[in-house]
Amino acid sequence: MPPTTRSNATFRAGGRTLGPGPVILGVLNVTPDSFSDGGTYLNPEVAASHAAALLDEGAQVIDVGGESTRPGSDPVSPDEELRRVLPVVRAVYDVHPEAVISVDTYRAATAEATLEAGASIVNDVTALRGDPDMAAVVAEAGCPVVLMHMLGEPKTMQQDPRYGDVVREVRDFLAERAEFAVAAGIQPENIILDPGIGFGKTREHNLALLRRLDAIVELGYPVLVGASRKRFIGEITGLEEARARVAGTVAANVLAYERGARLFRVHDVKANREALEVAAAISG
Ligand code: HH2
Repeated sequence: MPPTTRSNATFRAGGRTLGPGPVILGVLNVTPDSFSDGGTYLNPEVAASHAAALLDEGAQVIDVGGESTRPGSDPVSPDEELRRVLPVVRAVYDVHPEAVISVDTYRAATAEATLEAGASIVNDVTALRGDPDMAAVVAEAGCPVVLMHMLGEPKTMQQDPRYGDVVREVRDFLAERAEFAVAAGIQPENIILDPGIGFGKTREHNLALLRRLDAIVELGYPVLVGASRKRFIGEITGLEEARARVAGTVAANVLAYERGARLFRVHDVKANREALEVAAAISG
């Protein structure tokens, strides 16, 4: 039996209980090339002060990533990823030991080093497929892990992605990855699922997944949505500039909350937190 339901999706991370209400992950990209904030937070001190701002605005988790996964991007070397991420995790942890830090990586070595330095959630966009050692690192740490769906890989994933039934295929994939994780020794309570908005998906695929998010929520694990500033929002609204897509992001997240999502990975914490608090209050 899955450990959670739509209504009681709490989990422990970094000595804290997160949920059951909306949990906001503030994005901290330590990359030169992320699609909406690349190059801004490469310096650990600047990154730590941005983390402080995200926490002030109401983020419960800071999601630190060292490799852009935007469409068309190339992977960075494992050393380079660690060189970017580790000092930032240390700096954020030093200044805000109370903050829950998640690390956006599919590499076991990066996860292991950053978990030791104060991170307490692994956000793996490959759902434990990117590195054969990742499942063991997460199981050993006993920490939550985000298992995300992606079709293909970032370099080519947006070149004509196709599905028979996108909702069913993403749901079946996530169910299989959750089983894999449990078989590898990861506690069911530590599993979070994510449909991977924008990862090998057209606008219609993204909309179908958000519309039918209940199909993924029904798997019984907390569901994370990462729609923030993404291209499909720009396509709908005509807003070219990623930073301008705040209202569209809020709309996507509120409707995802209504369908059972409980974790939201966002760049614009304040607007999303306020909207999700109101959505939660209305939902009761
Ligand atoms: N999206 C991005 C990165 N990491 N992790 C999860 N779990 N879900 C997501 O939807 C997700 C993610 C891409 O967004 P961003 O970090 O803003 O851009 P980039 O990949 O260019 O750094």
